[in-house]
Amino acid sequence: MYRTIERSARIDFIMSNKLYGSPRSGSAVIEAACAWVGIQVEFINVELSQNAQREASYAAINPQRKLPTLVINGEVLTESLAILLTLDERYPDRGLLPPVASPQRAQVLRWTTFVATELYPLIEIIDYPERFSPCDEMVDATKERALTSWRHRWKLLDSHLAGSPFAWEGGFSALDLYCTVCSRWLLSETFRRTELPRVHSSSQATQNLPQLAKAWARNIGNGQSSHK
Ligand SMILES: N[C@@H](CCC(=O)N[C@@H](CS)C(=O)NCC(=O)O)C(=O)O
Repeated sequence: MYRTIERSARIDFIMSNKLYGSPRSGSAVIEAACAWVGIQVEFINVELSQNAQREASYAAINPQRKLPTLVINGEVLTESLAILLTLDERYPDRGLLPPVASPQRAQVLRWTTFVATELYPLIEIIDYPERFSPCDEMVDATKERALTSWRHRWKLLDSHLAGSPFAWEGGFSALDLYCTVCSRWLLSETFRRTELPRVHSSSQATQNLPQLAKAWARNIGNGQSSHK
């Protein structure tokens, strides 16, 4: 009897899907992507504002101590871009990205990668400038430099998007998820509307997708941005 209970608990662990995240952080991209492809996940709150991602119990799951981490049937996935690509590979008919080898896919990958590798990393410098500043006196300047790049790179991205209404002409893609979640960090509504009209359009259209309503209820709205 004891063995049976133990075994069923183990099976439950293996079979359950968990998303380790914090509301309005990068985990929102993955929560929405899971909803889009039809994977049910249990959301485990690792509260960024309390530095819960630094705890040893979380490091045992994601040694980088960052969010998000997606655990699917016991398989640990980290790095938001890699998770999006993996989901697209496994659910190709859901259209998270345009079809393999199409010119549209190349462009969507180009700008999705830009968000993941040129924009997203600036958030760590802005949130934790002391990790990068050579001395205490330069902490504020380090943060300010990263903030300037943050605004500049969003404008560069915006100028290459369609915004009709989604980021790319063909319709919704994973790029819209990054635009919707990450453009809310540190940028005011006015800045987004006036300086980033295509990102804003993508975000508005993506927020209205009924398949994503539950994911957005946790991650968009009156709550504070996870990055200020
Ligand atoms: N390259 C990672 C970046 C993840 C990341 O920076 N996550 C932030 C939250 S949005 C985080 O966990 N920050 C906590 C920290 O740096 O201590 C990804 O794309 O998943």
